[in-house]
Amino acid sequence: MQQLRLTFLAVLLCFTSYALADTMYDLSSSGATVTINGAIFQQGSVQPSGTGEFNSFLRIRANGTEYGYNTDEFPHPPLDIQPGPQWTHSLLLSAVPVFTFNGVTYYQFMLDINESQDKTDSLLSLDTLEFFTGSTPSPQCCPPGGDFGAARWSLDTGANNYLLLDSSLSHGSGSSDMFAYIPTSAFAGGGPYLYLYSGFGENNASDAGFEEWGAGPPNSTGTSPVPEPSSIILLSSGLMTLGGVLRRRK
Ligand SMILES: [Ca+2]
Ligand SMILES: [Ca+2]
Ligand SMILES: [Ca+2]
Repeated sequence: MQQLRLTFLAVLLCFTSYALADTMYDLSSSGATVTINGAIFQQGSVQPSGTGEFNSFLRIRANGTEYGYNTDEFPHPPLDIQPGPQWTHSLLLSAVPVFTFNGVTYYQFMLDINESQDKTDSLLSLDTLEFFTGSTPSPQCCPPGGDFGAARWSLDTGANNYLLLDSSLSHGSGSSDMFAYIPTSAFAGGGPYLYLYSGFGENNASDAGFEEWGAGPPNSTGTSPVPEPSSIILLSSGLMTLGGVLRRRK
């Protein structure tokens, strides 16, 4: 009976730890692409991620874990948000570039992580990513309370997910590390302001410099400065190959 109890306890423990484990999506190799809840995430760089190309709207900085959202609330923004209107500010949904892949439109965001370049510390987890819309440029802290209603899109819908990023794949500060494509359909009827709330470091600690979110220049709307997500390219090249085979067979 004792043995049976222990076995039951072991099974229960296994199940509990499995149920609680965060699901990791690996972007720690060059060009890696994953799809989560209809959004596409791709490892990749634009350089320089300076003014014009990157259009920073949220800068977060802390060691270990760090959290923040874009706002005009200065000079003392909450959480780990770095004040400075050139880095962190409100963002109009209408100012975010839109890209179309396979007939689906997405808002494009870029992320620049600044981690130590040695292989141990260059990793960073993006654990929380939520998008909200609202009418104020300075929403009061913090999701899921304050001025934040239901998220328009969340990384953690359906499961506790996180993205694993590697800063050593890019050239450090000044070049971006990841593209995020969020379906525009998630924002239907929302606005005019877009709030991005993100948290890092729960599964791989943050260190070194700030984490920075940017949106491409508004005039880039409709044109792609980056390669399409590789999975889509693979899919379409696979379809083209299939088409070629079918044509040759005729
Ligand atoms: Ca960092
Ligand atoms: Ca790190
Ligand atoms: Ca998560």
